[in-house]
Amino acid sequence: MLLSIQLQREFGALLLAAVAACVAWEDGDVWDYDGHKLKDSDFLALWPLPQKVQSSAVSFQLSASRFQFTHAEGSSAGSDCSILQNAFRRYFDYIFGFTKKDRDQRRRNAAGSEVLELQVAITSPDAECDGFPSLTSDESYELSVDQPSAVLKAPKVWGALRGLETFSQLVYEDAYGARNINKTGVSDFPRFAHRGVLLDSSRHYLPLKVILANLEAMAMNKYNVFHWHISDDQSFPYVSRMFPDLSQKGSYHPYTHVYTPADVKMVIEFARMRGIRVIAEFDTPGHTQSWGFGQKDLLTPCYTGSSPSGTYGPVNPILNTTYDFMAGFFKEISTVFPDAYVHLGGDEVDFSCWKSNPDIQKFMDQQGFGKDYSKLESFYIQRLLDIVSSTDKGYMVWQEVFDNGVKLKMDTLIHVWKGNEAQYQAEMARVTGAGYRTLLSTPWYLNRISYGQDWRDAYKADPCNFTGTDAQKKLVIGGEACLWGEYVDASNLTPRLWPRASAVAERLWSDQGVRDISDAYVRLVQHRCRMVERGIPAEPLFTGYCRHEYS
Ligand code: CP6
Repeated sequence: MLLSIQLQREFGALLLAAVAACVAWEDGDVWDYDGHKLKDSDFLALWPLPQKVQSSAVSFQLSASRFQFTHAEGSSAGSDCSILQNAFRRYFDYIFGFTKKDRDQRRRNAAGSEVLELQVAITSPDAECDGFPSLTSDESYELSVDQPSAVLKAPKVWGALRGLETFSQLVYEDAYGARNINKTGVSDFPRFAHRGVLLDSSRHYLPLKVILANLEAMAMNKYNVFHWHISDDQSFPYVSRMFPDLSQKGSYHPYTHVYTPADVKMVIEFARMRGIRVIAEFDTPGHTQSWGFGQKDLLTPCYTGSSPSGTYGPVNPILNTTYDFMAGFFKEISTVFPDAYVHLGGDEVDFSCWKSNPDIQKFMDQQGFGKDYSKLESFYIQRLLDIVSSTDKGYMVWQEVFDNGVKLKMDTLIHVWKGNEAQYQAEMARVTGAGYRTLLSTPWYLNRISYGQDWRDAYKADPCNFTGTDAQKKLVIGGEACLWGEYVDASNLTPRLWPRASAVAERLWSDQGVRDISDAYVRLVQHRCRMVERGIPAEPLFTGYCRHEYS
């Protein structure tokens, strides 16, 4: 008997999706042919839920000794496409991880009930195998699981990566330990183009393998941006070729707690293999104490009365040497990080040191800024933005930069992080009302912890929940889950982030109508077990156990 399930949703919405994420389609309920509403748990634990799934009860076997990933005839990618070759190996291991090859031979069913291959077809002339993912990358794909061949079609490799993840999530283990997959059709694309995770490697140094493990977990959740908050007050671990003293003197340890050019390259390439962009943040003019150790005169000397107190404040915005330094530094950054965007920070600038300094006061008078130090901050940011623009990069900034009225290029991305729900919704309305593109983090500060199932709050939040026109809603490009590092290092990072960041991942990938919390719970419990089986120590949502857990 064939039970066919269909999401009640537009089929031809692929192209519209990237620009119209906030404009609702039909809701995300799933019905069978007899009109019964189905729970998500009636089909497989896909996470995040694809835009459209047609599943059936017809099952096929998969055997580790016979199954292969292949390049379909006519695909614009072949075995010289390292992104796909690398992904084939990864997903083969995930699918057959626990299988003993010699044992699965004898469990072959009647002929014709086995999926022997997944043919991958990249359908546009340029597969982008050798490129980097970007804000406009096409991540759509169509998957058809049948015997003897399953087919995955995607315009670009980026969609193929997402489809391979979905294919691997469709595979389940039967009571005998054999791998099975049901006849299924999937048509999928992301709701938002920017789906990020922020990690902070300044408050605590994060070893390379922790960063790589989390990129791996991000791919399992279809995230596509690693926002690397690499420097802050506490340490400067980035090894600059042009200014080696910054990490030599500003890191926690100049040999062990730094990211060398080779380390950075490895992070970027590991991420590229998974369709993940790396956006570096070098936060200024605040959050820069660690820069001061390796770059003389960069920070503002604070005063008590008429003499310097020996402490330092934000970057000194009144010296030409500051801008010479920034020009050199960001020129280097623009070549090291291939992404079209850098994040320039601009958050939480403390004015007390600037206020104490007589040279700054004099400059304020000359410029006619009066006592308004946000004007001085804007003066600095304005010049920094001009410097970074000249390196042909776009920029992201925290919302304060917009709030202070800095003149911004219209392609600037405004990152909203402050306030309660009403406040961040008002901010999203203001930012998009002014015509800027924006992304949301306020409800997704995963560094905050509390007793109970706080993933639900993250899941319920929606970046499009604010009062505004359709044109405004189209300016919302997505969001980021943030894991600030004051209380996080390699020992607790991964379980603190996952599976709570998975809740955000579904909000950013799946249709706006996918919001049933009990359906999500059932799927997320299984998805979390899948992450654990794949070696990601994601914390439990609640009581229970996983089939393959720590032993
Ligand atoms: N560091 C930097 C931080 C935070 C921000 N910027 C932050 C603020 C509030 C909370 C968590 C983190 N630690 N550079 C704000 C963007 Cl709750």
